[in-house]
Amino acid sequence: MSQDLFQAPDYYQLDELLTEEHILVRDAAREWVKKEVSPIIEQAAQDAKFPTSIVKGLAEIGAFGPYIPEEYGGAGLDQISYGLIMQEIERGDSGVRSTASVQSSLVMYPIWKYGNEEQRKKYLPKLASGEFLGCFGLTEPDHGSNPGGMVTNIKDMGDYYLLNGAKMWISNAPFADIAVVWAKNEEGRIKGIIVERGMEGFSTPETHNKWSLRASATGELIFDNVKVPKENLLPNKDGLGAPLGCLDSARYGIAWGAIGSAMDCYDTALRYAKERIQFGKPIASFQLQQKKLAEMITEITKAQLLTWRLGVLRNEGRATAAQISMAKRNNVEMALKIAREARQILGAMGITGEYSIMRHMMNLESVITYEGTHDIHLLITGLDITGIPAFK
Ligand code: TGC
Ligand code: FAD
Repeated sequence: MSQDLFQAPDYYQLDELLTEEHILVRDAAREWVKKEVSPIIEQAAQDAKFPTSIVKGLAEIGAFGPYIPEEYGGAGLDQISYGLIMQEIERGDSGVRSTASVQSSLVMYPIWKYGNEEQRKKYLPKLASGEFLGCFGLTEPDHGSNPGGMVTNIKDMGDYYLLNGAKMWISNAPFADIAVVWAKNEEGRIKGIIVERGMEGFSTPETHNKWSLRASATGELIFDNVKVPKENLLPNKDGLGAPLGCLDSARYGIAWGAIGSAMDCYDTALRYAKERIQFGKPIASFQLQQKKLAEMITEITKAQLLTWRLGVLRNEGRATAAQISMAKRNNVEMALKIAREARQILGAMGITGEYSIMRHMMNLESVITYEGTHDIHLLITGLDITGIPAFK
């Protein structure tokens, strides 16, 4: 990839809404992405390999458990700092943000919120430092948007639980040290349980041939009579609301992350349009290209405002799940549209790995599907405003 010349757009001077700490955290993540992610990410995506070299740096910028208390190794930051870190990482690549989202919101969060003190002490510091990487198993081959239908199950065998079933499309699965897995007990109640690599009957085959999120490893979780110690059950919450509570935190991070992808595409297209000469003029002088660029900055600015406000509500403990759905849905679609338009501004160059745009575009095709599809988030808004569920 060419040199990373990224300059973040801030059309409405939104930096004035941030605290000194927010800006420090954001700028540290921004610099780290420029130095450590941009130079290697295109090759990692071309090779379809998760770049393990960045794990330590992710931990150092606080991307593993930004809002988890410091006593458990987390960064102890607020929700806006968490969002800004996700924005900067996804500016580099959605797959890298995926790894951070899963580790923080889908593995550390449930252990912190639903686990007991022994589980917190055993796992959280190692996850925060990157010594352990985790994954989150909710989706099954026949239960994606409808996770409540899951068939993966645990049986109480007295001394241990016997786990059977399979999960699919699991980020980080191929190399994860631990998996937070959601399974039904004999009464059909959904429980969270920590499965460790090396347990007999547990395997994690990698899913190949993805055209999207190529720098993030995706795989299956297969449980064939796995004996899981009783102390690995998360005791403090069960039911579908438990995994969905983790998703609220991850979806919030994605809402910020998508802004990062959009900013990168916009910034690249703006620079290119000012430099590329056709018909004796920079293409930025043509109204059709200005329309694209003007609409991009308008949509980015609207998303920044929406998401900052959501962060304030999260800090005050007042953000609803439906508000988070609206932001995830709006921002990912916004970023995907911007990536498609930005790609066109670059003409043929836009399809190459010389620029990040096509990689962002392909990545966002996963982001618009995972953590609840675009349609499901619309139905969540529909339910919230009408009181009528249209899922079933
Ligand atoms: P429903 O009857 O509505 O609710 C069941 C229980 O859950 C509670 N609840 C929530 N709690 C917290 N946060 C939310 N967002 C919640 N939504 C619902 C609800 O109050 C109820 O609690 P209780 O106590 O009454 O039992 O459930 P439903 O079966 O009708 O489903 C609703 C629906 C469709 C919205 C939900 O299933 C859904 O969100 N589906 C989408 C599935 C999804 O997002 N999967 C993501 C998998 S993980 C992933 O993609 C990681 S990608 C990571 C990366 O790489 O970045
Ligand atoms: P389906 O549920 O089969 O949906 C197919 C289509 O039908 C969609 O367009 C959907 O919107 C639509 N649809 C479904 N139900 C309705 C309805 N009621 N009304 C209207 N339309 C509907 N999962 C995890 O648990 N952990 C992970 O780490 C993880 N990582 C992922 C990484 C990647 C790269 C990808 C692509 C997915 C990942 N997922 C993960 C899975 C992801 O959450 C699911 O793919 C997603 O929830 C959708 O499920 P599905 O693919 O089975 O699609």
